[in-house]
Amino acid sequence: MLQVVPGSGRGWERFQLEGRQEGGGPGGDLRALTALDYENPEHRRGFSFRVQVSDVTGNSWQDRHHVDSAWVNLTLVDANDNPPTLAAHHVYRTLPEDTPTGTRLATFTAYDLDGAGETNMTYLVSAASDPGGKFRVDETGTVWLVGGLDRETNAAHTVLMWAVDDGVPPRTATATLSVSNGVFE
Ligand SMILES: [Ca+2]
Ligand SMILES: [Ca+2]
Repeated sequence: MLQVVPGSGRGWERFQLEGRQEGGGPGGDLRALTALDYENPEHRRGFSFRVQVSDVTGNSWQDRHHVDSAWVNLTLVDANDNPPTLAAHHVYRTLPEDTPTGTRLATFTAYDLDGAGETNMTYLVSAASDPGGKFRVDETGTVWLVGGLDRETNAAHTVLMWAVDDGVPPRTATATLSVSNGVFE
């Protein structure tokens, strides 16, 4: 018989040791009873507990001649299972066409639960949505006007922006900035 030793260490109650099915060979299988989540600070600390095996059935865990034990130390590895979360998804700005370059237009700062909240985010403006190169996003997710607006050539701009996390593979969140040189219709 097999058991996770009750009270033996951090997280012991989350695991169960099961004997193999017939023909499965000697030993047992350690099974998690609940989902494990790196984003849970308690789980992130890892688990450390003892397991025991006995070659006789019955209440004989104290019998040194029939019981052996081992420590199990488990460390979770972070997976990129969360997409970035943006502070805003769609911002509308109405600007006079003489708005100077260098004007701050919007901030789309993203947060990510992965990496214990220490994700390095990359922000990008879709070149296809900004053919004139009038908008730039910096490393904080703030979008700046870097080109002059001209109502006669283009009265409105719909700029697509991405926040990309540093996971493998990366995950992305999308935001839109709508800029009008007049009034939104
Ligand atoms: Ca992520
Ligand atoms: Ca994660």
